[in-house]
Amino acid sequence: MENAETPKKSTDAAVEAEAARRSRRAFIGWGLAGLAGLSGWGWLVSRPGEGGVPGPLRRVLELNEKVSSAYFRETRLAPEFARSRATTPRVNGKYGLEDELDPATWRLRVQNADGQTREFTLADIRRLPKIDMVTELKCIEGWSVIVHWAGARLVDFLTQNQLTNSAPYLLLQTPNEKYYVGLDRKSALHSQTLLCYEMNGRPLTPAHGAPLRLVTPLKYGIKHLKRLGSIAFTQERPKDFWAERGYDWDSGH
Ligand SMILES: Nc1nc2c(c(=O)[nH]1)N[C@H]1C(S)=C(S)[C@@H](COP(=O)(O)O)O[C@H]1N2
Ligand SMILES: [Mo]
Repeated sequence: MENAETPKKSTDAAVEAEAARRSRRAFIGWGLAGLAGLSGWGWLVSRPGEGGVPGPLRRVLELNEKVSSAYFRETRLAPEFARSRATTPRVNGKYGLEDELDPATWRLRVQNADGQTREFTLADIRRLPKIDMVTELKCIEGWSVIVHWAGARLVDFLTQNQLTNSAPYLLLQTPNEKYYVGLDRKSALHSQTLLCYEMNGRPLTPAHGAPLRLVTPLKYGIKHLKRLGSIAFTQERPKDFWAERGYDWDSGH
């Protein structure tokens, strides 16, 4: 995304994302129509429910949730490729990379659910089990590149530092907080969601997100935040740079 003012929403990828969103909505719509047809809306809304949602309606919502969590279940993996197919992607998107960064003073700051902040060095991240992963980086603009990434699993980082909690969302930001990405808990804890410090066998360059970036290959490039500065757990769905500019908050594919 070189240009924030004119996001290219008409690419195949964006159209596909929109189509998927519409068919999910249509599914919810038909489910409700079916219930209303069988039993009548009056009966439907008069049934006792939990959390303000009438019982039968709640069942439809639960069914939809099951369908989507089956689709996004933990075992769903992005395809991996031979290392020989890896190439270097173009530098795409420089939000949050405006100022110089001193790798020696860089820290990853993690704000836990209780509001406490802890700091980690790159050495702390490098001590975790190193994962190599050759996956496709897909940009919503309509191009993709196979990249050999290496780094630590976000789930390993969190569990080994006793940072896990039940918060449903995470907010990741650059040190200057000018680029930010929201992730749902399941995506954050996915086995292919990595804190990467290497691209194609070499340390990350500043333009590709040194010293540490997120890689999460079930989602579009917009979620692959470069120059990670902080992680916070949130109860509410957090802000997201490109969602604020009209893209799908989840941006999965
Ligand atoms: N900090 C930051 N991270 C970012 C962006 C950005 O503008 N700023 N752009 C995203 C987008 S749209 C893409 S496609 C990928 C591209 O990663 P690359 O520059 O390493 O190819 O980075 C993502 N991460
Ligand atoms: Mo992108």
